[in-house]
Amino acid sequence: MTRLSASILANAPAGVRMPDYDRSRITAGIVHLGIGAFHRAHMAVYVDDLLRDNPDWAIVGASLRRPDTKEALEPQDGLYTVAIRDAEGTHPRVIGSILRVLDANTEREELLALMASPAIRIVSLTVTEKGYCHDPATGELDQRHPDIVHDLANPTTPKSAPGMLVEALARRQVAGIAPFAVMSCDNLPSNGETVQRIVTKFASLRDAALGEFVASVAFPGTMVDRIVPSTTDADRETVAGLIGAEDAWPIMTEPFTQWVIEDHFPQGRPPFEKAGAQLVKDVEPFERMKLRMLNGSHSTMAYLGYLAGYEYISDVMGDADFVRLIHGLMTEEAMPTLDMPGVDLGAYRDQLLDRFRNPALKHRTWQIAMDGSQKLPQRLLGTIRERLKAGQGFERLGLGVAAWMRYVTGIDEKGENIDVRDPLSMRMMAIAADAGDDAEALYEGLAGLVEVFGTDLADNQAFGETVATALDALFEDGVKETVRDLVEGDTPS
Ligand code: CS2
Repeated sequence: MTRLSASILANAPAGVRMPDYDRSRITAGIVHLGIGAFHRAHMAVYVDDLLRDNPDWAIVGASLRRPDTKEALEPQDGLYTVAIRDAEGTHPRVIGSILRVLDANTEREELLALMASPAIRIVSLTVTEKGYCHDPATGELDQRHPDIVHDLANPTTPKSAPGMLVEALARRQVAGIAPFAVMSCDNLPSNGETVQRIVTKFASLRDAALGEFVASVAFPGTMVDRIVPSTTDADRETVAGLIGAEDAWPIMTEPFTQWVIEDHFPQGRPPFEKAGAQLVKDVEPFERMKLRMLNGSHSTMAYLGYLAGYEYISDVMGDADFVRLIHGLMTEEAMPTLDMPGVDLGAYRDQLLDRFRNPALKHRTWQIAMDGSQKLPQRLLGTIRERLKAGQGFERLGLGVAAWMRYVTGIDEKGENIDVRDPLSMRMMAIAADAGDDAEALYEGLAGLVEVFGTDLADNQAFGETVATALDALFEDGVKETVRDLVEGDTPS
């Protein structure tokens, strides 16, 4: 079968949407760091919608860690398929907004030179939570992070996202070129402000004047939302059948997509609103809503679901007790912490439950379970802090935290190993090994991770009681029974 590439664009099978612009006329206005599946299912699609009328806003992607996206897309002239899945089927669309992909490890100089050039007015990022090299509990730069230590010692050949951004901005400053806007599209709380604080700190450690310059750069905040499971070989086959060509890395996703953007782009921006994005003055309430409702539910389902033997989120949604738990988590515990005038939170919740149910979306609990130490603070712990302050209960959120603690021991209910992927996994497993089967000791050890829990939660009695009790129940009664006991008495949803 022929490989997807520019030469087949003209003979696409009927029903496959292709770029509606001349790709030879588009030029780069955006550099995107972290060109993974999420970016390709989300921002690159919005840009694809706009290129016909705004041809100077195409994207050059860069991978900071692995060259696999470059290897997949290069023979395809940057083209790839986004396949939208729902109960009715799989709907393919070929995206052309990515001009090329650079590997930051082997093409660093070319990438930095491009980022420093005047045509680039936005540098966007999806480098995941851990890619910002920060302390997740405080949102501050982790100055002991090995990549940060490296980049401060070798500022012109950086490895980390903060190091790359600052080196490119420094070059622009020297050349008298106005800075690009830095747009984080990661699930961090107040991602614009948080990333600005991290990057500015890094710059000021390089040089105080550079720190001041970076402090004046625009870091628009965003709320991004689209569920994107990892692509499997079966997905590759399905897509090949639909587009009549082989695509080494198609992206599978859901119909839903949302993007709320703080409108702060001094060097201009594409008219993202024409592609369906919401441009607002303050994104923070939207981010908080999404992190606490969607991602908080996701992480809770991931740990409990994995331990209960559910491979996919849609399997978790097939268990009525789990559905009641998640419905209750959102309604009783998360929604009261959100102040969203003009948004129907109940409708938002119901839509989320429908999205989680999507049977065509094979979203692994194991995939979401990754990097929990970086995710828990903004997904569950912030909500818990507010509940504590208001003197309110948080049993369901507490069970989510306990399930994470149970999961990171690395051993499941049948005694099998769990492949725990997390930057803190070694420390967590050592804590688990010390604790043995003592749930209280496990709780104490893990709650002592200050980069996750800060110092306030570990010392809080109500937090300790709720989470340690839930953890004990998970060990004593198993996951399914613990969930059943908790939801007993709730109204079925
Ligand atoms: C998920 C998110 O993997 C995860 O941690 O919770 O990637 C989630 O699917 C997206 O944020 C949805 O927008």
